[in-house]
Amino acid sequence: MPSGYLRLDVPIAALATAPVPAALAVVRTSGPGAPELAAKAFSRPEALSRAETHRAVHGFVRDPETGRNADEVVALVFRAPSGYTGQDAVDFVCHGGPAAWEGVLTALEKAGFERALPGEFTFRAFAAGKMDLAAAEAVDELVRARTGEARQEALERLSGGLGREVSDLRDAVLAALTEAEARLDYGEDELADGPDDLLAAVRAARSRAEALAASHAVGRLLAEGARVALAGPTNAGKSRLFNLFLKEERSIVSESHGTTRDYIEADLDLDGIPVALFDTAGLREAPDPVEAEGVRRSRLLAEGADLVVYLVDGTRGAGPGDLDTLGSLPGAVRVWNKVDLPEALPAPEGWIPLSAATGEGFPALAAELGARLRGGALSGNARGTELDRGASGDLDEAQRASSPPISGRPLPHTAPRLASRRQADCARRAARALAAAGAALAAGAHLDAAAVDLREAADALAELTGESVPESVLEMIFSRFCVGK
Ligand SMILES: Nc1nc2c(ncn2[C@@H]2O[C@H](COP(=O)(O)OP(=O)(O)OP(=O)(O)O)[C@@H](O)[C@H]2O)c(=O)[nH]1
Ligand SMILES: [Mg+2]
Repeated sequence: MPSGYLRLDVPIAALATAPVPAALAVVRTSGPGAPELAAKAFSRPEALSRAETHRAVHGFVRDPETGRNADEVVALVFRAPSGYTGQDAVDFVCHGGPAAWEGVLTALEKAGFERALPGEFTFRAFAAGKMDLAAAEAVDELVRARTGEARQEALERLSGGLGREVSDLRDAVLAALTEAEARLDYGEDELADGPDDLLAAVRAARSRAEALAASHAVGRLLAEGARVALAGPTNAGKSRLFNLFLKEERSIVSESHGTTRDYIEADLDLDGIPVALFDTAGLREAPDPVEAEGVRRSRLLAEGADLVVYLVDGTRGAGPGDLDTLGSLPGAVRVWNKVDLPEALPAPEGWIPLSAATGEGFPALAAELGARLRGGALSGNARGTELDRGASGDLDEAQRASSPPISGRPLPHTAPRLASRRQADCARRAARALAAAGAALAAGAHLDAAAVDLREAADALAELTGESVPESVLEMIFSRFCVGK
């Protein structure tokens, strides 16, 4: 691999904790003979190089050239195959200041360690068979998880739940392939008569692959978060609702029209889904160029959001301009605000009544948003749509069919979900190949064609768990990680 992840025998070192001053920092190392090598930069070389696995050794990291102490540390020793990477390793718990950890890293470099690449420790764990590729990707998700539910999902993938489901499916595909090949040997005529177990097995495998691919819609939201935009005419109460979501006075609220002139973003945990919530400039023919630019940006933002909440002032109702805008945002959640005011008109069918002032109707709105996001009923303009919708119309249908109904009820946690585009792509490839295999069989026993498709499906599933992955893909995955992970 060009950037060198395959240098598994090279001893590596990196700061594993955030590069900010803190009470403690961890400098991690890995590679065959790491404790013996680290001993060259340690005040008690014998104690370190003789330490058994899982032992803590107190001492000083010492610059091997100058002999000066870099920091007082506790060294945690792991011997292969224990520890995170499955290799010999030493984690140095040192003082949490930049001078301390840099001193430790420099001393280790002089002893022979090289600086680790992003994700290189996790790559080694993957290479040692300590985790499959989906689990390795989950490590990165776990580091980035913003809500409890996102963390839970990543943990489940990390424990190999997804890998097991995929391997199990792959076994089923390989069994079908063996069967197809056996029948090929007996001649294709055999297939024409009698109940066709092979076709049934291929169809069942196809459904499972499609369900996996469809799980990406929710998995992606949990891993990456959803973009939700509050849009609507000026003075509708968008900023007040924004503040209600955040439970703090973040955005300026005033009775004058055109108060918000640019969008404001804040992170939110919406019923377990990590959300980036946007307050936008009210939509109107803005009198001044600065506000007009804000309005233009707000429109773009709404068009690119996963979900749009469109607010109107319930005392004024929805005008032709609103209906026009809503025509281009078909999936928008419609909100009829200011229902606390006596002059408010009754909310028409399809609009959620709300008072951003008193909070009336807010729980119902929040539940609706959660349900929409979980149901994958994104406003039709979600990011990454090409990949998420899949290339075949056939699959589109399957995805829609397996989307849970909008109910506000959390999805059960039984089935593992795909989190990355890469994983979803593999599942879709498998589903398409299985669909083709099924079609070939149904059309009258083109067993050799079906066998090719079944092989392709099995390969795609092997790629999902990382059993066989091109090096370039591995490099792309691991280079996104943090250094030290
Ligand atoms: N009574 C009542 N007043 C509200 C409600 N929501 C907002 N307001 C008031 O309506 C005015 C406009 O609210 P904002 O939140 O600033 O409206 P906005 O949609 O952000 O407006 P722009 O930033 O100009 O686009 C303020 O005086 C709010 O206090 C509500 O539910 N009830
Ligand atoms: Mg505003």
